[in-house]
Order: sequence, then structure tokens, then C-alpha cells
Amino acid sequence: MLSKLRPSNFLKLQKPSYSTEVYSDNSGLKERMNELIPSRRAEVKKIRKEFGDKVIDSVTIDQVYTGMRSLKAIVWEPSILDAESGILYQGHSIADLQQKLPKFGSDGEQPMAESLVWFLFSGEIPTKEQALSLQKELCSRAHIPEYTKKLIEELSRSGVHPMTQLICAVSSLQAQSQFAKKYIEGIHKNDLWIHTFEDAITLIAKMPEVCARIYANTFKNGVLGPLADPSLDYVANFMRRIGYKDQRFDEYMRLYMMIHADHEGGNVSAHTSHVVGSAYADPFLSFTAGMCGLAGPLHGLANQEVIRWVKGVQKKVGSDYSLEQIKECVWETLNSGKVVPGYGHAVLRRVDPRYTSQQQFALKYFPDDPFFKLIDDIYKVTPDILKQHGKTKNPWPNVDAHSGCMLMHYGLMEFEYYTVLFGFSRAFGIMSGLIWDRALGLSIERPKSVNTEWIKENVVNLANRTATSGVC
Ligand code: CMX
Repeated sequence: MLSKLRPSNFLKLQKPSYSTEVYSDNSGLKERMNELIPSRRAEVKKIRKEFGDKVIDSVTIDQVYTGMRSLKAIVWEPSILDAESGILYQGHSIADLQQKLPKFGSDGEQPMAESLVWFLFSGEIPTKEQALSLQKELCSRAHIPEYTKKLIEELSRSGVHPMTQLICAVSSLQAQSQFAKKYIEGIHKNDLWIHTFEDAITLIAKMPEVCARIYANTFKNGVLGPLADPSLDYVANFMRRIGYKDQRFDEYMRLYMMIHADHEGGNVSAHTSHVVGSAYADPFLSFTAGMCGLAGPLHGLANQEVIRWVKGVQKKVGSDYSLEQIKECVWETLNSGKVVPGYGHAVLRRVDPRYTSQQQFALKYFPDDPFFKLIDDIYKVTPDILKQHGKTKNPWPNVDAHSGCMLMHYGLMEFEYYTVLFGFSRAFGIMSGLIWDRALGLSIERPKSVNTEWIKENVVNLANRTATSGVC
């Protein structure tokens, strides 16, 4: 035992062992961002110089006790969330992007994931050729190291939750980080974004293989479909790899990735990645940190919890149910002090457009699916009950209320896997955010915390003293 701690071995352990693979983007996206970044930097510099001391928000005591709700305190470039109209990616609505972004094949209806990545990173609608060149670049980086394969195998054999597998697998890819390697060698602050970009593309490229292996090992006895076919896009290749061949399911997954890709910077997963990245932790570690947050049931894990809850409802009410019976189930959940999963949102104040887009897809392609009908019936009664209950600020369904029923329709029944798919898509937005964090030179995040004593002394006692001294 002691011999293992001898200085020579100890020193060996201290030496970082980064991958020798060095990537340099050939898709043209990095080149384009290199052209775009200087003017954005100059713009921010000017804004800060002229208006840096202007106040954009103030903080109440309630906000510090309730998760800083709605406090404007983060810069996040890829998207912004409006309480009424929903998410805007680089200023465009999802509906708009569904029209404008290049599709796969001649009759595709949903944008290719590659075109979405290009757009989220650069803010520019790519041509089909640009999207295809990114597809090629992603394919060339798709393989994952043997140790990551073994790690997933071992974790799934041991019954570890798929989200924990994702977290471990992506953090193990950190050894591939070009950013970490270059940082140790020494890089100019202005160039940090370049290596962040390379890691971002590498991480997105490797996500399909990581996620496919988690699925295959956990649920399909390790059986994987074929390796990437260069004539297929990112999504279709992933679907074949996990054994699904239905092209309509591919289309739904393109929609799925589109609607889950980003949701501004204040949500737990994006915010965590942003904070961790602000210490110059590399993109693999920053993303992993965000995934730990996504695995919480009030955030991404809600998609799994929705199905668990709806199956419970289904068991109770049977197939020939009335809306009254569903209402009873919702009340039972609320009266037992639990949340109704898939309902409510910290920012949105109407039906989540991401819910509606999935509902429309289901109405178009499988309106008679019994599980979809049950989801729709729950939607008919739940908002009114939540309003009556009187606590929830937003009684409407969110994205997670619908996604599971779509996956189930196409035969992907393993709901403990659903949050992995959410994380898979969220990589697009989080990676874009991290690139822009580095490109704009954002500082290490370090807000000030206070405790209740501080609040009593500086606010409560002060207010009491003012009241008793009669000063207005
Ligand atoms: N069921 C029951 N009660 C709910 C509720 C729901 N669906 N949504 C909110 N509430 C309650 C809150 O727990 C809170 O109760 P307390 O005052 O006792 O603490 C009260 O209503 C006020 O909360 P809020 O301001 O409306 O909501 P928050 O911003 O605090 O929380 C969210 C937002 C999403 C965490 C919450 O609505 C929730 O827990 N929903 C269910 C879980 C879910 O679907 N999460 C997925 C969100 C989308 C995503 O991130 O993927």
C-alpha cells in the first residue's frame, strides 16, 4: 500500500495525460465565427465603456430566498426566453427556424441538427452545404475512447442511472480536451474561444456514441446498430445506432433536438455550465456539471417523472376513464404535497410552445394513440386545478409534459433514458454559450452571498429603527 505512495509514483499521477488527438475544424464554422467575433467584442466593449454603470435590475429579499427568480444577472448569447412567446434562438422563434434552416433530404420537414448547431453558434442561417460540411466534421470526430466504452459498460452493468452514466462518460472525455491541454501550454486570453470551440464540436460529435452506448448497454444487452453512415445526418445515424429505423421517428427526433437545444442562461443546467466554465474549467467538465443539474426532477428529470406519474394515473383510472377521475388523481398528488410533473415554469407564463409543437406533431401523425389521448386529457383538466390550488405561478404544461409520450409512441419505452436525450440536445446550446463566454472575455462568476443575520441587521433592524424614530 505504502509503496504506491512513493514519490516517483505520486509524481506520475500528477502528470496530466491528455489525448494526443488535435482537432482543427474543417467545416468553415470556426472560420466564420472568427470573422464575427471581433465586431461583437468591439460592440460589448463600447457598451461597457459608455453604459457599464447603468442599472438593469434590482434585488429583493424574496428573490434571494427564491432562487433569484427573474433577476437579470447573466449574459447568455445563444437564446433568450420570453414569458409569453417562449424561446428565441439568436433572435428567431422555433417556428421561424423550422422554415429557414436546411432540412435533411428533399422532403424533410424538420431542420437538420447540424444546421441548428451552425445557427446557435454563429447566429447565421447556414446553407445546406455548410450544414453538410459540419455533418462531415462531426462524423470525423464521432469515435470515443476505449476507456469511456468500458466505463459505460461497467456502470450500466451495475445498474447506475443513465443520467449518472452520461455524467461519468462525458467527464471521462475530458482527457480529450484541447482547451485544457492548450491552457497548460499557455494561450492568450483572446484565443481561449478557439480551443473552447474545438472542444465544443468534439463533445457534440461524441455525444451520439456516448448516448447510444448508454442505451444499448442499459436496455438492449449491449446490442448496437451500425456505425455512422456518411450519407445520413447526425440524427438519423444516432437513431440507427440505437436500433430505430422509422424515418418519421427521425423527424420527431430532429424536432426534439430543436426544442430542447437551449432555454437561455438562467436554467439550472445552462447556468451551472456557465458558472463552472467561468473558472476556465474545460467544456467537458462544464457540460458535465450542467448535466448534474439536469438530472434533478424539477429540471430535466421531469420528463422521466411525467411518465412515471402518468403511468400511475393510467393504472388507477384504467382505459375507460372520465375526466373526473383524472381530476381526482391531480388533486391527490397536490394534496400529498408533491408537484405535478410537467406543469409550471419559472419563466414561462403560458403553454410552453415546445409542448404545443409536440402536440401538433402527435395530432398530425398519431391522434388516436391512447397514451397521447391520456396526456391530452390531463392537459384539459390540470391547468384549472393548479389555478384553484393557487400556488403555481404558471399552471400550464412545459416541454417535459409531452416528450415522453412521443418517444413511447415510436417504441422507445425506457423512460429512465429520457433525460439523457434532453442532455444530448442541450449540448448544442450550452456549447454555444461557453464559446461566447470565452469570446467576450466574461469574468469568473462570483456574486456576493449574505446570510439571514446580515439581512436582519442591514434590512430588518434598519427598517424597524426608521419606523420607531419616525423618520419617513
Ligand atoms: N405542481 C405543484 N406545485 C407547483 C407546481 C406543480 N407543477 N409548479 C409550481 N408549484 C408550486 C411550487 O412548488 C411553489 O410552492 P411553494 O410556494 O410551496 O414553494 C409554488 O407553486 C410557486 O412556484 P412557482 O413560482 O410557480 O414555480 P418555480 O419557479 O418555483 O418552479 C418549476 C418552477 C418548474 C420547478 C415548478 O413549476 C415545478 O416544480 N414543476 C414540476 C416539475 C417540472 O415539470 N419541471 C420541469 C420544468 C422544465 C424543465 O426545466 O425541464
